[in-house]
Amino acid sequence: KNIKIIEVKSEIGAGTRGASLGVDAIKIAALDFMSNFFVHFPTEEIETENKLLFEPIESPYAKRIKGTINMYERVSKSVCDTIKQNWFPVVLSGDHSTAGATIAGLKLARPKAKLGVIWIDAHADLHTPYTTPSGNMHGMPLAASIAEDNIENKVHELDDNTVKLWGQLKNLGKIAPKVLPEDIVFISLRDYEKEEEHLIRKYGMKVITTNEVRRKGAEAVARSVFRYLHDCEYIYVSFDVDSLDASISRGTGTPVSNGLREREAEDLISKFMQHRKICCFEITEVNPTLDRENLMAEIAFNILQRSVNVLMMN
Ligand code: DIR
Ligand code: MN
Ligand code: MN
Ligand code: MN
Repeated sequence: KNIKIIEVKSEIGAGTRGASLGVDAIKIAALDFMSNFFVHFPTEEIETENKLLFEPIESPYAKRIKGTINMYERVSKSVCDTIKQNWFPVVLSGDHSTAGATIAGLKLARPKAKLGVIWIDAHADLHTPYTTPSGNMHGMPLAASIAEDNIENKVHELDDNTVKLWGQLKNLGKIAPKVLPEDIVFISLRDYEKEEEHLIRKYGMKVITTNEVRRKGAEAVARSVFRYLHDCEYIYVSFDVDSLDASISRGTGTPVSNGLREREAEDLISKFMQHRKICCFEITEVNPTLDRENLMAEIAFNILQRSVNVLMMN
């Protein structure tokens, strides 16, 4: 596969500042390891909306959603063009809201094909503006992708403008839903709210716990994931580094205990990358301002490097 790197140094979807520095921290990790990894690949940097961080919030239950829509348009176009030009997009992003745009771009590139998603994350990212506990858009990319409102579990009343903007986000590229809930697999999910749990149960979404990964091993887990997603024609892997255990993930906005070890994540992701249906890989939520030394970015770089090596052999 021919790899192209798409850098999205956006952090408007996160509640903690600093994730926009994650991409550069990963590059610093490469330099510290004396690796020339980044020399080998064409790279596109997407313009961000981070200037909005200095402005007052308009929608408290969908913070900076206008900027998120603009970012989604740019990222989805870049991902779509990359696929159409027969490149394999590796997206390095700041906060995880970007993944909704990546999914939109993949769907736009192949509108008729069934898309599967492997979501490696402590969180479900299935909130909507109606249910969000924080208003942060990085808790919503999967809900946007499956075009979910979750009105049954509504917690907040929204103003008309927020409703309109959320509608625009869900319908970005004029395809909704972009992925079906049954075509999503969660890995290492362990920190979610009851409104998200309701959706997971309602749709019978597939969840593989940290313990299952540990017990069964990377190969068996990968096999069961691809068996589960057998009718999907192409599959995207989204790697939120907070899927890793809190003991090694100080350098991310929301570390959670009982997560994956570095080696477990690396082995599992490289197994995923061997599969012919894998069409895109994203690494997100590295926040070096919260770290001591540059550990989180170094781990992310190691996983990136091994994954890309596997992709290039396939
Ligand atoms: C929480 C935290 N569920 C929220 N989400 C995070 O604010 O929606 N996702 N950190 O990665
Ligand atoms: Mn996430
Ligand atoms: Mn997360
Ligand atoms: Mn959540």
